[in-house]
Amino acid sequence: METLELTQEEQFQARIDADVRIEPKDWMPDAYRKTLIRQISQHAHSELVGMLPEGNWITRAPSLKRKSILLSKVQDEAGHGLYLYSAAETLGASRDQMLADLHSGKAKYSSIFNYPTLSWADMGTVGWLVDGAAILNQVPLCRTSYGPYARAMVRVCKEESFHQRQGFEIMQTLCEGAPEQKAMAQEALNRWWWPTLMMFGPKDADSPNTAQSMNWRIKRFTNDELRQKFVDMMVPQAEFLGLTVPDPNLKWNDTKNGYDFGDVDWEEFWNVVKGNGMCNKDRLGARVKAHEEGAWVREAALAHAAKRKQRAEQAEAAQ
Ligand code: BYC
Repeated sequence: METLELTQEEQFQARIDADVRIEPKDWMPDAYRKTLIRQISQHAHSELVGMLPEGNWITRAPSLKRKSILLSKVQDEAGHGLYLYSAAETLGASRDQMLADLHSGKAKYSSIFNYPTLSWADMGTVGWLVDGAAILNQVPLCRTSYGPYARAMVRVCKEESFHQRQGFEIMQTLCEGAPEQKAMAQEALNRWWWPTLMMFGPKDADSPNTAQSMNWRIKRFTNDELRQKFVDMMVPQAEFLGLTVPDPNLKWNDTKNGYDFGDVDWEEFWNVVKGNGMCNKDRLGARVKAHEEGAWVREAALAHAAKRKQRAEQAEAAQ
């Protein structure tokens, strides 16, 4: 009788197709490991760099309440970075190497964080739109095929939904305030709308990684699918706030039960991704400086850990 022997790769794909989570010690194709390290480390870097545009406003928040909320949001982002670096480490990536790649400009992070935060309304817009985009992208990642990444995303998404609510609430307060406040909210929306649409990545037709990542169930939706969901979700929210989305081509389409919208300026997108956006150099400079200034903390933590280990060994030897 003929036996049907599946190759290791076929067995792996069969597990993926059956929605069985892949765990660190399971066999996986090198390319699966590589693409996960790429995506998770870029995601981690985005969280770290993402602290900078908002950190810029902590000392200038308009009240103690706003300051403490913003401070805690920025701290959450540091936490998200840590979960994600840990998830990438389970795949054999070294944290020192990932950080070295970020600091040298070799590694990518989200294009959105290379735009400046010019007014307080930007804190509202970043929370509302940028975190809104992040949630749409990250909720499906709670079902991504690699276990440690999926589990990290569950907690990240809980915190992100609080972040988005606080951003929307800032926008609502501004939009219900003086005409100058509403104008500030509109001006911020005008600047952030298109860069936020870029967060979802290039069009599916120009995305080299989407097809394989969908096949491995790393990605659960394509870039264009998520961008469409985002527009359909955000337009009614902008209308509720009394704001105008800066897209003359935006129009409801009954047939597809969604909005038609204008094309993103892809030249701008690739320019930012290649390191030539408005704030790329500032952001990397600030990250490198923070890393260098934090060297003493890392050294102290390592010395403390070594001391604890030594004490534990001495106690064990004395028993
Ligand atoms: N910016 O084939 P594609 C947050 C790159 S954190 C820069 O579609 P993929 C937040 C892409 O890496 C937000 N680069 O790639 C934090 C690829 O280059 P490589 C971050 C981009 O991976 C703090 C090339 O373009 N979220 O929201 O299938 C405060 C071709 O793209 C971008 C995540 O990282 C971009 N926007 O899909 C507030 C989520 N888009 O690597 C908020 C996890 C694409 O081949 N990541 N590129 O050299 C993902 O879901 C996917 O990696 C992406 C891209 C949808 C981003």
